[in-house]
Amino acid sequence: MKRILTIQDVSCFGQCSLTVALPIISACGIETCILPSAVLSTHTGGFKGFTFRDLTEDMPLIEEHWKKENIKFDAVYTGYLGSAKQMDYVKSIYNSCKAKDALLIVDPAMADNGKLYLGFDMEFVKKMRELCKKSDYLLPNLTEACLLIEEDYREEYDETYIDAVLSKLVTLTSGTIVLTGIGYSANKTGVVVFKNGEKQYYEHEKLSKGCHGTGDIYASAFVGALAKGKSAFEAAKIAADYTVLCIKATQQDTEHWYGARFETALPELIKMLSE
Ligand code: PXL
Repeated sequence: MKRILTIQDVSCFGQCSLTVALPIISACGIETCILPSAVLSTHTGGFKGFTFRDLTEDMPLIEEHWKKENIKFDAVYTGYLGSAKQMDYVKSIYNSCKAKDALLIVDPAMADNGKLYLGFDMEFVKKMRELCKKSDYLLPNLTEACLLIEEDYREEYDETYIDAVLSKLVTLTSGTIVLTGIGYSANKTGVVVFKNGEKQYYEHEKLSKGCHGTGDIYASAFVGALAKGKSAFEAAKIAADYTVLCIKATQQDTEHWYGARFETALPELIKMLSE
């Protein structure tokens, strides 16, 4: 039985970060512990006037307590972090609380569609780069990958460009790279898994409606599948198929613009894990 710690924000409303990671990984049958990086009234993608409670200074206190209690985790999975300083705290918590052979899984959640999320700057990117160096699994989308390696982001590209991105990402981490949202033809997208110099690609349907929070749904399902013993490529496929189901469950509902209905597809995810 694996115990995972996930460190990301609580967006109270909006179906992203911890409010999807906790239910998804738990549904996979994995004990899921949380460390909120910040508490926001909503996520930052499309709401105005959201609150933001930065929990940076709680992190070392929580770490001290966990050290005293000898609390250990088999994996630490990080998502949206609340400040550049949190990167140092996250590394320290990982070092203090890692069980034997523990994994660090980093989703450098900071950008999409060619742009940094509101509130993040290049100092944040620089610190994220340092965290990525320690990762066993790194799950960027193309925008995040380009920011990490200082490469121009392109909307249209071919496999040569993606290979160039991968060749730079491997200078950042010796871990497995799971590059999401990579499509080479219309109505298709996919995920590239790059491990020990070997590249595998899983292509799947691209739905016209992109939903907010699908990166978090994807990463959480990937972490859950990996913890259940799936290989990186199997986990990447399962997470992709599950994310497609979540978007399909949402796309007819025009009122539901802020996130994806991940809940109704959870039984399918569980089924995929048992296959
Ligand atoms: O889904 C990524 C994410 C997580 N948390 C917050 C966000 C976003 C993306 O915008 O704003 C607070």
